[in-house]
Amino acid sequence: ELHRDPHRPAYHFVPPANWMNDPNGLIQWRGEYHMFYQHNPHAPVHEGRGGTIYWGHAVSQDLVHWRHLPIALAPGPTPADSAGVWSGCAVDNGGVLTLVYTGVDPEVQCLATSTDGVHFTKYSGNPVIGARPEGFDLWGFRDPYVWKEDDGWYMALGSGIKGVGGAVLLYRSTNLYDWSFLHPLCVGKLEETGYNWECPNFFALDGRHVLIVSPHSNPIYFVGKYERHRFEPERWGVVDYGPAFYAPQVFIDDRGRPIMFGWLKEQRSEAEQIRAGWSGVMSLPRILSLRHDGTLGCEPAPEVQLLRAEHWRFEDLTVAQSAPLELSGVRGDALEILAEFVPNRAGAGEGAHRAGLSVLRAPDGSEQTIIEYDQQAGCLRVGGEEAPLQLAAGEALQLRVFVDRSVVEVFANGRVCIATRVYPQRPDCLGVALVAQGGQAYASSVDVWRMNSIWP
Ligand code: DQQ
Repeated sequence: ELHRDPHRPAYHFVPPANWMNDPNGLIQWRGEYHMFYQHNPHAPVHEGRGGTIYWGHAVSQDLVHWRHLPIALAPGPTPADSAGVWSGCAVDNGGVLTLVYTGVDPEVQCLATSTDGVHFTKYSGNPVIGARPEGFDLWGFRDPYVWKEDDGWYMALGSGIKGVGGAVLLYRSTNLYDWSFLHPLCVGKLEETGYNWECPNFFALDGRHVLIVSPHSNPIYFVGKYERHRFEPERWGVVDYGPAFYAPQVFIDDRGRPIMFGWLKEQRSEAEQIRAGWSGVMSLPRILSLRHDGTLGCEPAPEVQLLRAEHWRFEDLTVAQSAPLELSGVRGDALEILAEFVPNRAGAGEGAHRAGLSVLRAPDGSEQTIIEYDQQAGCLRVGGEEAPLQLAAGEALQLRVFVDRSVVEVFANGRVCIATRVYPQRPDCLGVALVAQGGQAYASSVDVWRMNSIWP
């Protein structure tokens, strides 16, 4: 059934069936990448229908091909996590793979360990953090993110201070089991960055520190200085402007790369998700960097290129205004597209104000998803979603687009990401075209690859 579903992705990770949300416990351990995820194995909904949240588990050698492993954590039987095992992280504690997660209900922090990377034993003394710190009136108290410094383990915990704004709480431990609260690592402004922050991530990047949180809307990042366990944010921005991307988790691999996965939420009704029998997709792995202007850069991990199959290349294409230029011979709902548009080519007449791609396109254009740069508005649009994007004078527009059945992940000029979900209704929504409005557009090159499935 699930395999005949035309909306189920071919090369993005999905669980065997039913519900998935946040990536959890990302770690490279004994030479393999481990991915855990929030999972309801009994129904394609977060909770209810006889199920609550477990930790699903998969491993990979290359970040793109995954092998499902047995469920790593189930709720209960002890009271600390009897209503669900919520988001958290994984660390290597002297060879022991240790999961640090939130048990509900109420929200408390728990541990589980494994020596084989497959079977996990919950700590009998759970929770390791049961009570909230005194002196704060808090919203959430969840999603531990743990790292090691010279003088011990540190934990960032997602929260929000009532009437003040989203917050990350900082804890310290020498052994992962006994924790003491230090102080808030970062507190946001209610009007700017929301009332409560979920799924914090905190890591060093190119001489700075980066904090990423999910404020019940598009995930945001702060870049700043971290000294004596105090974080001073210098700027903040949006990690992904799409409606689908949420609760990303970042881990550092053995090459020092900050690798991020995020949950790509469904954008269709719960009834449709139940009918489909599955819900939730994992994003492609993304590599973060710090750009010269101090903002966060984001590109798909190079390993994604392992999935490239049949290749088409087009050069020097001129796209007339309001006359989509079909890429002849290109058909597919699992594609990577790399397109470079050169702005206002000298001698080519008036340049287009809007230029881009139409994907998952029916032959008559009656169904399509448009990805376009709007020069006048200074933004990138994917379907109905918008991200600010200012191209410098003479800077080409570089679109890297991943189409995978119901997933569209767009990376523009290494600095703007928009992930969304679309559900084409016609079976022939397989075309790709270049589009231009307000003048003609010029693409110096367009490469398209059909992408292989990640499953055997
Ligand atoms: N999802 C988890 C929580 C987290 C939220 C529950 C973010 O731990 O705060 O499934 O999507």
